[in-house]
Amino acid sequence: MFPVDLKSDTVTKPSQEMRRAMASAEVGDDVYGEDPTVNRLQEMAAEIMGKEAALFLPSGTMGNLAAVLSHCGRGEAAILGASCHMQNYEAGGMAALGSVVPLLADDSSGCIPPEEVRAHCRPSDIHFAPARLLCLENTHNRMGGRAIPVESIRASADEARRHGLSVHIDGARIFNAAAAWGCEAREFASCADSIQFCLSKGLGAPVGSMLCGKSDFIDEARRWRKCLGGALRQSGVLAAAGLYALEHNIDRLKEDHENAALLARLLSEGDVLKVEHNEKPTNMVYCNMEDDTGADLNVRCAAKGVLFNSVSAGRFRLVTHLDVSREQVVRAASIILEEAAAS
Ligand code: TLP
Repeated sequence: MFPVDLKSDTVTKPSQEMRRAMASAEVGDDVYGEDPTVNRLQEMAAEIMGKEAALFLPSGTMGNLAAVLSHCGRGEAAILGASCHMQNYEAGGMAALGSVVPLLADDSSGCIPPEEVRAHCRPSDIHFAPARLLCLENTHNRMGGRAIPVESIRASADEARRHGLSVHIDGARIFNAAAAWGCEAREFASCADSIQFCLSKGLGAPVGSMLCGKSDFIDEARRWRKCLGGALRQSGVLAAAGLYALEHNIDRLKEDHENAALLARLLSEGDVLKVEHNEKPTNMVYCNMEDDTGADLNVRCAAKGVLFNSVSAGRFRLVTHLDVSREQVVRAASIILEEAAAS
């Protein structure tokens, strides 16, 4: 039962069946393109996303960075949501390694509305870093794990295209977005030139992300992956976990959403915590302690075996995933409420 780890869906551990698939994976040297399991995973990812090709990378951060470096050159700009993961949690990679300028746009709705896209596409002028890329995120992590509808993504992407920009989706949790809207992940992907999705979050693999797009774009991204040190050798042992995840762990994501909805309901019953409302919730619950005395709530709950992160003073994020059961959620909620009331 304890600990109940709600820090992130990245904490999932490979199941016995997944480990068996890893142990028996056929492998080769992927730098030569000779790992059959990696090749199979890449084909499957491309097929799922409706794209020509896909590339297996060690992390979502590297997938997003390889995408930006492939879309933009030195001194060019990418339009990003001010709250997005690429801007806030990826160590400034695009600026540090690509000299790509982030142009921050309002993404408080979870998407960057077309008018915001338009406002950042400035006319050609020697004073301006030319915008080459629009980056969107779905589900949007900092905006409550909210699932953004295809229509919003398409409207923003179409606006970007009208200005000659390419479009990249950080779809770390795109299957959560698809589960929430009851649609296929490829519907989101069809709006964009490239999409990155993670195997190592709710899908339960220990490592790995996929970047999908046109063949020539993926060739360019493969070169950047090498440059970034992400070209691995017998990575079929890791790709096997990814294949297992895609085959077995997509359909069950809705259970995580149900558990998160239950957690949100239980936590809001206490009246001490303010649970953030979210139009299309997925596997995250964000809540706030209005009173400063509650700022260490996560530290006190950790001492009782319930783990979650503080994202800013008094704001907490709890994430459900395949290693957390309904019973654990109920138990965790009662401990959190007890501690919150004692603040
Ligand atoms: N997110 C992690 C932390 O870095 C915050 C988490 O626990 O949620 N895009 C999005 C939307 C993400 O949430 C993450 C990871 C990434 C990209 C990066 O993936 P990794 O961790 O594989 O580099």
